[in-house]
Amino acid sequence: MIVKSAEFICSNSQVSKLPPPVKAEYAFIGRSNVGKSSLINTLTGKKGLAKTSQTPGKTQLINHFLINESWYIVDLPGYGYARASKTEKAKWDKFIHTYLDKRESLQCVMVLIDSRLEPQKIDLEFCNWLGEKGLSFVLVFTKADKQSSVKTDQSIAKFRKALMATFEEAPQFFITSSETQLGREEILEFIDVVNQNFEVPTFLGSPLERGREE
Ligand SMILES: Nc1nc2c(ncn2[C@@H]2O[C@H](COP(=O)(O)OP(=O)(O)OP(=O)(O)O)[C@@H](O)[C@H]2O)c(=O)[nH]1
Ligand SMILES: [Mg+2]
Repeated sequence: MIVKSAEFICSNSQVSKLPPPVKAEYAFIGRSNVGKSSLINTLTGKKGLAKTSQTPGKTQLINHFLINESWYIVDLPGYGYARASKTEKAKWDKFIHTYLDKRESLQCVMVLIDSRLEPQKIDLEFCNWLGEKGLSFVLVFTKADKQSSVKTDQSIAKFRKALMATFEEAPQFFITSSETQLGREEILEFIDVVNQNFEVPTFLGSPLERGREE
């Protein structure tokens, strides 16, 4: 897929205020600092589109970006930010879980995992939660430029093995780097295929709903 246009649409702290769910949507999620916003910029080819930072906890809201005027990329706040208070973490959980569970147009959750780390409990738990909810997801291993491909492969194998404790089939995965653009084409291709099967939920696709968005 060629990305011809990518524009920021809105930031939300309330699930009730999101754009009407009439376009295919892909949520990028993972631990704080894993590289979600950077990957979104790489995929869209727009450097400053999603705000990135070396300090974890940069993305705080649900951010919608419209691609090729037809589908959305959603940048979400990272989970597992060590310095967040218990109350903040609980608030995050509720907010994001409500979004993921209720968003009718969500086609796939892109779960970002740092390719350099041993399987993290918080990532496995999150995948298990997605599995329990029956939400479709893929794994996106990030920052592959920071180590050898042998190390990346080992770490992916470990993560997939850990997931097999709860899943019958390991989910599809991508290896990426926002520095070298590794994995960019594959992810866009994957999204393109899913987009082709997207149908606007009929009860939502009234001209009124669509009109509200445009
Ligand atoms: N070398 C390298 N660095 C990366 C890559 N992706 C992200 N980074 C760096 O990692 C840091 C965090 O990146 P972000 O994209 O802001 O991470 P995030 O997951 O959006 O973080 P939060 O919004 O805080 O949850 C930044 O300093 C990026 O430059 C990558 O593929 N390779
Ligand atoms: Mg971010």
